[in-house]
Amino acid sequence: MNVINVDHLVIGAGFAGLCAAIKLDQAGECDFVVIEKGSDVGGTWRDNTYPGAACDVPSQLYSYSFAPNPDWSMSFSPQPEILAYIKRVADESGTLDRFVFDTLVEDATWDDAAQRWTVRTGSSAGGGTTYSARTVISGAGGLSAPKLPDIAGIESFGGELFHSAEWDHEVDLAGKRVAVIGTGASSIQIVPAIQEKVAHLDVYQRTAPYVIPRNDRRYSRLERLALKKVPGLQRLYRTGIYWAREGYVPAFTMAPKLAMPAQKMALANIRKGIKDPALRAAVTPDYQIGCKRILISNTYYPALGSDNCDVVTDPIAEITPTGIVTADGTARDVDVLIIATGFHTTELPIAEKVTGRSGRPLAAKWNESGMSAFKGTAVADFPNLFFIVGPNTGLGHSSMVFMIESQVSYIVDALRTMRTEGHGSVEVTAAAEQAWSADLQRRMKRTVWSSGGCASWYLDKHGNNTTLWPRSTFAFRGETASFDPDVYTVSAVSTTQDPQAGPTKREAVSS
Ligand code: N01
Repeated sequence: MNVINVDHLVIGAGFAGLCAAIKLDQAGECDFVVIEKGSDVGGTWRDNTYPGAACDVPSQLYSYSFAPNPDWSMSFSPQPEILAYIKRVADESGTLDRFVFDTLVEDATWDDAAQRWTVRTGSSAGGGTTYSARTVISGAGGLSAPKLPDIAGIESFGGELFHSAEWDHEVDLAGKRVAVIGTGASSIQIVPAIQEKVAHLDVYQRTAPYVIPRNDRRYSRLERLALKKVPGLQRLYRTGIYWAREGYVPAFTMAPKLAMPAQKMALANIRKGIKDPALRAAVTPDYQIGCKRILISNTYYPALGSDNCDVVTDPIAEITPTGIVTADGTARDVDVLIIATGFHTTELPIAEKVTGRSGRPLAAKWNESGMSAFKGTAVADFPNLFFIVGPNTGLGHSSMVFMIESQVSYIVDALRTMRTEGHGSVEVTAAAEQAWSADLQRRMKRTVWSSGGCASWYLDKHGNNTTLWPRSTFAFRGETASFDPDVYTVSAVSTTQDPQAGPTKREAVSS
């Protein structure tokens, strides 16, 4: 078997994996590969190409701190611009020579004797490569595996069917009867983008979301010039947005009543966008704002209120070859069925593939006790494995790129420590991981995500919130400011590796 030795193997080439590659390179940890299942960088911003796809976090903040972009056209950027930004940063980083595209990680198994990970990959072109890596850094993301609804008969549907994250651009929606299942962040962007084009649109709503106005605007040429030319201006602007967003944290985490003005704004948005009282009632949420992700749109409610659109609130009973039947017995014909039901968030698919020191898959551990990781990054029994966007690092109010940079900085510091101290492996203690999780779950009790009276993808089957971060993002930055060797079990370097040797050339060995 041909095995390629690398120091570090990064999984995924989205915002997280690319950030890891750049920061590893800058730290002199140059011997790495990035394994990416798609054919380019971009992750979720490469995959989600549905009409209307755009970010609901301001672009000035939803970008790397080390790669500011004065050229954003809008305050909330559309998907093509974000993807172009990620590609540009990747091109300019000088790291793309170590990216391996169209390749899936099949499995990763810890070899305790060698103190290395054995990672088997498969290429979409056929064949595969096995890597032996000192560390594995997962940037596989929480929103990368589309989730299909468990609805009877879905496989029998005879028309066109696709998930929002796998949009089929070959399908022409003009003049078709289209149904959208789901009313989350993706759906509320899709619905107004396609409503005028289709003959008829049925929007199947299980739970009404809160949708507040989208205060988006185009930057003028003068503004863009100023952001480019005036020293410090863009950083100041970004900092202002950052702190304004941090101001929302107490409303989510401690005192949901603070969000009442936002709730009023959302209800006013319904009144403004929809005339029909029955439809207004149907789309009015019955839980506290913030319990689910707060959505932003000026066009969603007007689209729902248009003549060719119906909001269906009766539960779906089954999908037939020709359409959808609801619990009240009504059958509605559908030509194109768009599934906007979200992603596998509380059972990360990558966990199925990773087997730790005791021979147990990570998914088995997390199935039993719920997804958890010390600082969202390290897991007991899984030495030298680091997560970016791991458990409890998601946000309801600010930019994931901030969290990604925090975690990458922690990981790079861990690698620096390993090299300088001569550690072959570092493994967080079970006690530290449990204490971290217990503290998070204690804090969760006070949050609107737990007390707001809704069910959401933030919660796992045990009812625990294993996805969101329940504190300020600067608290997370503080927690991840430096590696904490005191809560890790370390082992000396094995004979098969030399941490003092510095970055090495990739070498192929036979075994
Ligand atoms: O998915 P969702 P999404 N039958 O899980 C419904 C990010 N994002 O793709 O609320 C019927 O939010 C489900 O109903 P309910 C962002 O983090 C970011 O829209 O569970 N309906 C819900 O309405 C976001 O949170 C941007 O009762 C079913 C919908 O499907 C995350 O992606 C843009 C159902 C799923 O909503 C996911 O968003 C877009 C069933 N069996 C997305 N199962 C940005 O702008 C589920 N639903 C950054």
